Amino acid sequence: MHPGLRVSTGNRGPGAAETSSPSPSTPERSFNQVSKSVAEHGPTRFPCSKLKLDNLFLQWLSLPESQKLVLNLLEEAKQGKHLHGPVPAGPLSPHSAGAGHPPTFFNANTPPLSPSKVRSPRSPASPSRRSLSSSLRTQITGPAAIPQFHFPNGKPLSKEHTLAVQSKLDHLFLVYPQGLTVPAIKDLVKQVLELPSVLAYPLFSKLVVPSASMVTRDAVESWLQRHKVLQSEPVVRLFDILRKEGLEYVSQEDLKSMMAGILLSHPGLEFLQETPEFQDRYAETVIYRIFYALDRSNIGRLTLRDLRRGDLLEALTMLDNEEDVNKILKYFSYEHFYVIYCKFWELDSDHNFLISQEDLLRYGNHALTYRIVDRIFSQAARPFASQVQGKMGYEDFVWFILSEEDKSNDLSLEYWFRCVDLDCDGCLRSNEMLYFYEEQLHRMELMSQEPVLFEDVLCQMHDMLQPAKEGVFTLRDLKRNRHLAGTLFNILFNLNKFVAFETRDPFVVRQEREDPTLTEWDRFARGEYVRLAMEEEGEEVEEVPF
Ligand SMILES: [Ca+2]
Ligand SMILES: [Ca+2]
Repeated sequence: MHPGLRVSTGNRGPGAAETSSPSPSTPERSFNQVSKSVAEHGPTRFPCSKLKLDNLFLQWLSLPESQKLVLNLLEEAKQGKHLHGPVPAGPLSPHSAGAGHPPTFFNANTPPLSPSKVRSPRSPASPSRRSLSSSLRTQITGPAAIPQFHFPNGKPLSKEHTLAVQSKLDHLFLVYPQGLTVPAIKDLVKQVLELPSVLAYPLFSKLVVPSASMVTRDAVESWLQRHKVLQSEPVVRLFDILRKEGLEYVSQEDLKSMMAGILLSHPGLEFLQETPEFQDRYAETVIYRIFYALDRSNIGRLTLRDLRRGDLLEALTMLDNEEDVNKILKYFSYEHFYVIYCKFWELDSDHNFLISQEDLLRYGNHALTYRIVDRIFSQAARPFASQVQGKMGYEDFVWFILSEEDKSNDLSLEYWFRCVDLDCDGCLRSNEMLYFYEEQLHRMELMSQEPVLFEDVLCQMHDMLQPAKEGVFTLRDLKRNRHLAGTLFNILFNLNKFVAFETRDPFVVRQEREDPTLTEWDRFARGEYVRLAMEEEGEEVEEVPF
């Protein structure tokens, strides 16, 4: 029993007279004073005593019998029954011997069900108390008092919506009584699910029974009900269509039937139908690009959260409405694929679809240093998917080129940060930066260029990026200035881009002003496509015999 509580009962018993004038410093005395003042001024005046009372109350309330008692009383109160006080209370009950008050539950001195606490959801009560309060509140007011706003299984459909969907399905199966083929599923996807029609292909694969050629109404209705598809938002529907049944993520494999559908149906890709090999390469590239942008945890899986944060649904919607696939810069541009693939092909001189360290050194007209290429091949930025010792595969190259040609996005900053952070302590320190810069200095000397001192470079970077701690760059510092941060990496390991930055190529500046909505990658891909296309045409012209 708490020593103070014993005195507060007011029923002091035979020994009470002996302590009628206790020293003010005794616990009994101080508690008495506090109790009196609390009664007069309310508990807020004495936060310590309030805390103590709260603790005692919580202790009492945590007893199973106390909880049962409170719930029973509330039930009785709801039924309008007369309330009886708690029967001979437990040792910690503040009512154990009421000071002349009738022992009713809603006594003014009773701390637990303070109306303000019950009413205020923001009361800083402990979780156990809050959850109990909320369950009590539900019992007092009844569930109808708070309208339901969270629907873990999707918001129920209105009657009108249900009827409209039913009527669309009736109409669809009236037109296709045997079942739905892909073109018919496109109607389902567009009209009922309100999603881009290219999703008809993965949906067909998902719903069709093996060896059947059509999807039955039963299969459609059972899928709609099982996943509550119509109640969910469009991105959840997209996720449900793409993922395998029972799995909570979308894999690269899962995007293949969507890509097959796009290649079959998009007018901007018709010309590829004669070269199935390039169809495969295009599909592969788009999938890698989607994962590069969306798979933020870099685990080869897209969760619903990744899809929500990303823009795949918007890009697919554009595919439905835009005949020129090259205008869809996000993932689907054929020209972007062309540039990536040609760059890979140029480096892969023996065409075994693998790139060696020496091959990568030739990238961008020998732009990169040995040291950074070495770090890439030590898989510091990202483990290679190639599965061949010391060789970079096509997927690895896609990651590399997207990061190399656009150093202004979070993903590429992370990629290069991991390469330069030699000791993996989350900070780029001057010794690490100098390790990479030394090679740049050496190359400048070889090219008879006036070398830029490391100290000057570091100063310039400080001014530009203003790191929180002097002499140390964290990923956070870089992301705070993501449009300038790429320059730091170019200075450290890409000589051509460093020189371009130093001389501030007016052509690049003009390009940037022309269309500020384009990313660095978009500008690079556009320029390279024009260059590669001219080269190709030039070769054809050369082949014409005069
Ligand atoms: Ca090769
Ligand atoms: Ca470091």
